Amino acid sequence: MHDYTQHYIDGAWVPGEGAVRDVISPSTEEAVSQIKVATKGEVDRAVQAARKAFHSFSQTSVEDRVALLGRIAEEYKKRVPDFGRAMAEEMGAPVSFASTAQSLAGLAHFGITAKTLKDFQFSERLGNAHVVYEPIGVVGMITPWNWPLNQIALKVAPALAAGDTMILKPSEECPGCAHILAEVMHAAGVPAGVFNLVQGDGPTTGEAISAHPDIDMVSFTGSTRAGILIAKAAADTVKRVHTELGGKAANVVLPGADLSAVLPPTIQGVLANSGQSCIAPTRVLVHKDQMAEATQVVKAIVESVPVGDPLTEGAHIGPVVNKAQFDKIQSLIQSAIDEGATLETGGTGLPTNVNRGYFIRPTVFTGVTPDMRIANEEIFGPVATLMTYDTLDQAIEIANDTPYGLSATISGDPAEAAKVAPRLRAGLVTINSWGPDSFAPFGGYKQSGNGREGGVYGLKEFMEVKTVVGAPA
Ligand code: TXE
Repeated sequence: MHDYTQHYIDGAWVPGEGAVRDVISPSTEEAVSQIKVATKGEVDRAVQAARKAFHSFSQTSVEDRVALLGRIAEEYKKRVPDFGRAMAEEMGAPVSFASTAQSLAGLAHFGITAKTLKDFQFSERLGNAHVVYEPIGVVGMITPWNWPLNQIALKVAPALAAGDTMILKPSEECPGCAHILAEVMHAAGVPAGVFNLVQGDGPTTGEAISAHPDIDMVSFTGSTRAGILIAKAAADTVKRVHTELGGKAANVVLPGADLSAVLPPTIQGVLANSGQSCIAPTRVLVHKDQMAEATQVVKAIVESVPVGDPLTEGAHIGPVVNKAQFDKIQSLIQSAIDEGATLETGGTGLPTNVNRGYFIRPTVFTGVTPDMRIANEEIFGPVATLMTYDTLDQAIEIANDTPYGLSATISGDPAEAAKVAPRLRAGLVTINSWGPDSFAPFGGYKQSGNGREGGVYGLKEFMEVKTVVGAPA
C-alpha cells in the first residue's frame, strides 16, 4: 500500500489533515494506495506559498528556466519505472504501455517546452505599441486519470516556462504519478513554493482551487461535466479558465480507401489505453459499399488485442479505471444491443480469461445509427461503432453532429483527406493516425473545451499579454 497522504507545499512534504481515501486497483479491486483529501485551508496554504514564490520566480531569466526544465527532464527519466508501476497499479494501463507511451509523452513536453521557450519572442511591435508577454501568476491545475502524467506535464512544463507558480491537484483515482513528479521537482531543485501538490477529490479540493480568489488561472482536463462546475466556481473571481474536456471523435473512412492499410493505425486509437483517450475515434463512418469489408477488417483488429494483467509486460490492454467507468461502458454496450445495433464481437461482461477487475471485452458494433445512445455519449472503453454513409457530405454531417469538437480522424488517401479536414469542426484532425503532435496546439471546439495546450500555443496560454503604448521602438 503506497502512502500518498502528504501534500508537497512550499518545498516540503506535510502530513494531510483531511479525510483518508483509498485508491482501488482496477485489476484486483483492492486498495493499492491512500491519499488524504486536501481541505480548503490546505489549498489556501499552498496558494500562499505559490503567491510568495511568484515574486522571485517570475523574475528568473529564460536561461535559468530552460536549465530548470532540463534538470526536471533528467530527474524524470530516472523515475520512469516508478511512473509506469504507479499507472499500472492505479489506473490499469499495462506497465509496458505506461512506461513507454504514457511516461514518454509526459517527458516530451519538458523537452519541447524548453526548446519553445528558448525560441520564444517575449515582445513584439504592433502599430505604435510594444506588446509584452508576462507570466499570468498562480495557476491551479486539476487533472484526470486517463493519461495521468502526460496531462500534468502539459500544464506544469509551460507554466514553469512562463514563470508562473502552481498548485496541482491530480485525480483522486491516480495520485501516484503526481506524488513521484513532486519528488522529481524537489530533486531537480525547483524553488520552494513554485510547484505545490495537493491530493484530493473534486468537490472538496478541486472546488477550493477553482473558487480561490488568489489563483489567477485554473487549467483543467477532465469531463465536460466537471469542466462546467469548475468554470462556474471560478466565475466569481474572473480567473482565466482553460479546459480540455470530453470528445466523441469520428473516423471518416474515405470512399474507396484501402481498408486493410488505413484502418489498423486508426482503430488503434479506440483500443489503446483501453479506449480511455478523449481523442479515441470510436465513430467509424464507412461508405455503404465497403461496410462488409470494413466489418471484417475492424473485427480482426479488435479480436487480435488481448486483455490482461496490467502488471505483466506485453502489448495487451488492461482494465478501465474504476467501477463507475466499467458500469457506464457496460450500460452503453447494452443500450446499443437494445436499440438494435449488431454486436459483431465482444459485448457485456468480463473477458473469459479474467474473473475479477474492471476489464472490458473489446467490442465492435455495426448498424449503429446517429440517434443511438452509444453514438452520442463518450464511451471511454475499447468499443468501435461502425456507421454507414451514402455520400461524403453525409459522412461529414454525421461527424460534426455532436456537441463535442476535440478531434476527428480521416482514413484514406492523404491528399483527399487534407481537403476534407477543413470541413470537420474539431481542434485536431489526424490523417491515418490518431495522436496529436506535441509541438502543435491541442484543444477543443464546442463543448470539448477552450484554449490550447502544447508547444508555443500552450506556452502563451499560461501568460498574460501587456500592451505598452508610447514606449520607444
Ligand atoms: O472525470 P472527472 P470522471 C470523461 C470520460 C469519462 C468521464 C467521467 O467520458 O467517462 O469524463 O470521468 C476533478 N471541481 N473524461 O468522472 O470528474 C477530479 O477530482 C473541481 C474525459 O472520472 O472530470 C479529477 O481531478 N474539480 C477526460 C478531474 O476533475 C473536479 C479525462 C477529472 O475527473 C470537480 C477524464 C469539481 N466539481 C474523463 N469534479 C479527458 N478530457 O481526457 C471533479 N473534479
